[in-house]
Amino acid sequence: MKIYVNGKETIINDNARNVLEALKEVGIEIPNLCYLSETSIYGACRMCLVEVEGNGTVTSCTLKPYEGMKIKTHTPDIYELRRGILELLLASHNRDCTTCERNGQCKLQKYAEDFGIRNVRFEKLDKSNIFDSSSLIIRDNSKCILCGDCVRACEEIQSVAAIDFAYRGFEAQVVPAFEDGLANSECVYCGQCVAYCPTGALTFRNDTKELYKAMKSGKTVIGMIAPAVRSAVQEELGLEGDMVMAGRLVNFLKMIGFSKVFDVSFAADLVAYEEAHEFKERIENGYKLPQFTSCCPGWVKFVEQFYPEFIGNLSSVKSPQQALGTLVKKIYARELGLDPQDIYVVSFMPCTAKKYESERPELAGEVDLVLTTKELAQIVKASGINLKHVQPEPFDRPYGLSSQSGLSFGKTGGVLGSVIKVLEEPLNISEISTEEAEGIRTTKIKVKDGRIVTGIAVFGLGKAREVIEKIKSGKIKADIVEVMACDYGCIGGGGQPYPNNSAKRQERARILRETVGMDVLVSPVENYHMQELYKKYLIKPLSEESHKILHTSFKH
Ligand code: HC1
Ligand code: SF4
Repeated sequence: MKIYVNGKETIINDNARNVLEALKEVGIEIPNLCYLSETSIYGACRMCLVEVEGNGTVTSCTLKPYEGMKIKTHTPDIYELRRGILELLLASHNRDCTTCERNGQCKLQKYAEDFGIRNVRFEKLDKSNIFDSSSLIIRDNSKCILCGDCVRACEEIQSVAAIDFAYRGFEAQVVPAFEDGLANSECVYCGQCVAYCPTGALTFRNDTKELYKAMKSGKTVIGMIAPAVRSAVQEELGLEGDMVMAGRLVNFLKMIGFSKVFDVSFAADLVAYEEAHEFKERIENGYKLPQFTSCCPGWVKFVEQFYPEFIGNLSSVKSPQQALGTLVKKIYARELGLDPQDIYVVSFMPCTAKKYESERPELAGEVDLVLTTKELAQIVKASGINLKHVQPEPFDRPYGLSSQSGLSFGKTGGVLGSVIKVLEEPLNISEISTEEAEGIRTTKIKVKDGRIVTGIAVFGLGKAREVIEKIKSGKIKADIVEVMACDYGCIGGGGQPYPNNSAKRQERARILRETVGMDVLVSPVENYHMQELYKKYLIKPLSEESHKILHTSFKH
């Protein structure tokens, strides 16, 4: 479609959702504070105003492009309007930027800088200063600009609706249901509200200090790195696209005092192997199908809260994080001749809900500290060590080897794909076909007796809710369902760097795919360190020994 932007003929995408998105694609980023491409359009901040010939000054997020339209994006009037909006917001904003978790990554701060705002003309207005640190997600209403991004992310993308607007006018606030702390709400700790919040109104608990405390305690500190961390941490470190980031991180962590660094992908192979055998047993006995994956703690809490009748469908295999923590504490400690109490396990995760998972009563003590990708980047930055100059090193053995399958857990479809890989031989799979429609990936596999087994992979809890409802009403049939709470899977986790949007998530998926491609082992079955573990300790999948180490239970 041809339009005219600031006097220039411009060809834009015919299918653009609105003028704001169309112009972004041709290199004009219209300032905005309340627009998310993934949710409905709110149109409240009015920062995205543009002048349209014959139509006056209108918000570009609500404006559909049409052939021949003439737009001006940066007139003196628009500049004044935007500056005024920013000053009004800043008048009632808590401006403790230097100590704010979002310092340097706040959209409001960026616009204040871009517009050269040094003084605010309006009188300072003190908003009610509600601060909720009861949960992993910390809410500071003195920094909230009422853009509603968090409310829409939680309600529309995740279908959790743990937070909403309350009160009117100057008193308006975003609060959890019944105005109780988030810890007492239905929040599943996915962190998507934090990922989309443009300011420091929502942040997650920063636990980096705990690491330094542990290192001083004299304990043996052992690290583990999740698949999705390695495809995103470089965004914070100016090393975009670095394919050997995991190896550099291993070396870096050793330099600052870690005694071993293991790969969560090793445990992902193990979990896939165990979960595949659990699935085989369920389909052979017709027991509680579909089997639901259970490595995403946000999804597990979602099932426990909203679909308790499906708790028995969750695979009882622990997540790779918890499985690896248990291996270290129960088996590796013995091999080293150490008391598990003297080992401190630190897990680096893309996810805020992983902190919650490690603190669940039935899993507590397996992993001592969970730090997100963002916290890891802070540790690197504080050290002053430039990772570009740190040589990659392999993960430590025995829990350092992984297959392509284990590594692909970090993006959506990875768990399901790994389970199918493991079952190729035992079920004599002859055909595999995959199709994707409306965000739901369906894989059909033909097994030895000619039966077709159906697997579904879905991301986002809103989509997962749709899938469960369709399973309940018989509209779809599935034997195994993989759910990851965040868009694109763990690579879109709430602990990943800002901005944490679709474009960044797609780029992380690409990096992870390429990293996966470099792995020489394809299937978890080929992971000989995993096979050794079975020979020495676990005997076989679903054995009593393996149940003690690798399986868990859920809250009814
Ligand atoms: Fe994930 Fe998983 S893939 S849940 O997304 O099963 O967080 O990366 O580490 O445990 O392996 C997250 C990622 C992660 C676990 C694995
Ligand atoms: Fe909603 Fe997830 Fe934020 Fe909790 S963490 S309030 S579930 S978006």
